[in-house]
Amino acid sequence: MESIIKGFMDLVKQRNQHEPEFLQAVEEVAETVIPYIVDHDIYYGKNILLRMVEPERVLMFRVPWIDDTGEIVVNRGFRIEMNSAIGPYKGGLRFHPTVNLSILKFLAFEQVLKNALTTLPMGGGKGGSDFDPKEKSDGEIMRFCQSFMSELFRHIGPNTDIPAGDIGVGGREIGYLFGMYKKLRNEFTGVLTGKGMSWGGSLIRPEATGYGTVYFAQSMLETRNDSFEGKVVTISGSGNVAQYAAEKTIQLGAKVVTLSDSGGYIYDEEGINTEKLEFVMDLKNNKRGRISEYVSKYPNAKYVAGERPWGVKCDIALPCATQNEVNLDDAKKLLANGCFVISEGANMPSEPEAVHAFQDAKILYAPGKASNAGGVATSGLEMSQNSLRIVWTREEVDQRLRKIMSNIHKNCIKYGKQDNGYVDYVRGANIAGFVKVADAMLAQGVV
Ligand code: NDP
Ligand code: 2IT
Repeated sequence: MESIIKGFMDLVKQRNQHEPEFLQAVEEVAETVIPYIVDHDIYYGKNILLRMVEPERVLMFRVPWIDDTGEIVVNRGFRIEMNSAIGPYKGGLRFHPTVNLSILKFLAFEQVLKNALTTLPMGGGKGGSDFDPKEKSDGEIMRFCQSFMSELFRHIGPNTDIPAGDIGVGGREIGYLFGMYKKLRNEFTGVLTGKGMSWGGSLIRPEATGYGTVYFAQSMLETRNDSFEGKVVTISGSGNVAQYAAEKTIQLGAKVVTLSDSGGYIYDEEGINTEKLEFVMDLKNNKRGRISEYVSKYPNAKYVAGERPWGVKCDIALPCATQNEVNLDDAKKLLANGCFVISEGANMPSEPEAVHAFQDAKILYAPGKASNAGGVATSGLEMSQNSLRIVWTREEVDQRLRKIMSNIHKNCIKYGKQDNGYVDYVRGANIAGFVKVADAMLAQGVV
């Protein structure tokens, strides 16, 4: 088996040199899915995984715009249309200086399997730009978004490809992107998700990824007759996903003690309560400040520059910032401190060695493609409401989100439960997602 996996990976590596994040994401899937393919005649010998790792289409384009000083700036725009076997391409846009093909292809590949897990009819895609939104004026953000959309608009559409937010793309950016799309197409459609409530957005979409990550952790805890009540929780990041993961964690009676950004983390031993979280939301979303400012307001907390929060003792850790933010050392620290639940709000935040350490320790570990699927699932619910031209209540959307997260959990157990009772959520999520996409691809022929 190892030689089959190695043969497959050698080919993928040869074709995708200099794409370490993409290769990392593919290898994790190959390790769990290839043994399954070999065991199942309907998938064997059809190069199905090889087809899945090749994007259906990669778009790359120039994004020129003029900054506030009058200088012409040139960024790169991308959209990876990865797989449309079960529905139109669907996935976020990331604006961050590190964005490149490798990162977007890893995200698009993960998205294909994640979207399949949601049970909703969505294919997978991802896009973005190496544009850095930090310290840009509102006018600069708008002009950048308009330039970006003035090319992207010809490739997307409500039945073709429906982008949404990711790192650096929130409600403000979706608004500017939507406005430009509408102007160019002269059409008001649900072409983007994460829209504002008065122009086609869905209630709970802003909260969905963070809430979903916590709902998934709740389902894992229930397998051990446990709950969030009284637990100590460390969270990384302080953006959209981290904020709402913290909100739901607090609502469930647990204590959130950390948040972070790329500068460092804050540790509040007394717990970040609702009032403190409101301060963080205003600081990050309206003032666009740094998490270090938390300690000026709450001096009992401490700020640790240049580090990640994984050395802080906790029961549950929710990595909600970015890829590869938990390495083997971090994993060892988490385990040594008694952490027994990891639910990933971010995409691929744990390095492979960290994942293996969690699995060897038999803790409850959920990979992002399962645990953070609530965001895109609620995007799917936004698309349904747009198509039906109706608006569901907060309760209705939240109920559907809970149901979807609980179904994903069940599906992970179906394919991931081992003879000794341990649930390998990585295997479960990868195979469950693979089966759905592979069946559709096989039915549709070699296209
Ligand atoms: P935001 O832009 O709202 O927040 C990102 C947070 O992560 C910020 O606190 C940011 O800090 C931090 N961060 C970003 N890059 C780095 C880095 N290289 N090192 C350390 N910290 C970093 O993004 P989201 O909250 O939307 O996304 C967070 C994660 O969740 C990403 O992995 C994303 O792919 C994933 N995700 C998002 C979904 C969504 O619906 N938004 C859905 C599913 C997954 P700083 O401000 O310093 O950059
Ligand atoms: O990684 C993700 O799932 C997202 N950024 C959300 C994608 C979406 O289309 O809502």
